[in-house]
Amino acid sequence: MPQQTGEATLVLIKPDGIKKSLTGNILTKLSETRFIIVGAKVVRVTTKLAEAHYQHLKDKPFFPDLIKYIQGKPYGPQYERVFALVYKGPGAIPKIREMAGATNPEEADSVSIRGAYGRITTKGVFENVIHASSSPEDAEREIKLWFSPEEIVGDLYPTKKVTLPAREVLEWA
Ligand code: IDP
Ligand code: MG
Repeated sequence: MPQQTGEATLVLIKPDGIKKSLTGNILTKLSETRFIIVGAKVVRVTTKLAEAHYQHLKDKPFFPDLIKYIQGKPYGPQYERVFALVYKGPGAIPKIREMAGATNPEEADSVSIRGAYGRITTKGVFENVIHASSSPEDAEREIKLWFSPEEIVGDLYPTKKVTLPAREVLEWA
């Protein structure tokens, strides 16, 4: 049976994963866990979102290149996107983290996603194909950063109703 309960975790298929055509492969691997997908979308990553996501690394020398990497800037406009997913199930955070593998793709288990498909660029950025939340605190912060409550199927965290001022939105013409 698919798992309906348990914790939620954020997965990003990073631009290098999209460029290497690994999306289907990664989704197949993750589907074997029987965790359920409660949110999914393609995102063009703004500098603001990238910097907020990686705020814990802002003092690192590789931070500027990391921000460009998660935005897909090195690969050209057709790869300037990530596939963002929220998986839910018992133990989803540690299990998907384990399947992703260690941060450094050269140190990652060779059958993990990062170990199999990651690389270190000449600029020294770990191009490791996938992001997976590393703790319940990180998962909640990251899911709230990438998804609004209306983009999640089912309840994850407490919500509140707010009335927004009138603003222009796009509709199909
Ligand atoms: P994680 O992605 O395994 O949680 P974090 O330390 O949160 O690891 O780092 C976020 C991302 O920044 C990594 O996935 C990787 O792409 C990049 N990164 C982390 N540490 C280094 C490093 O020492 N050199 C180059 N890139 C790094
Ligand atoms: Mg991390």
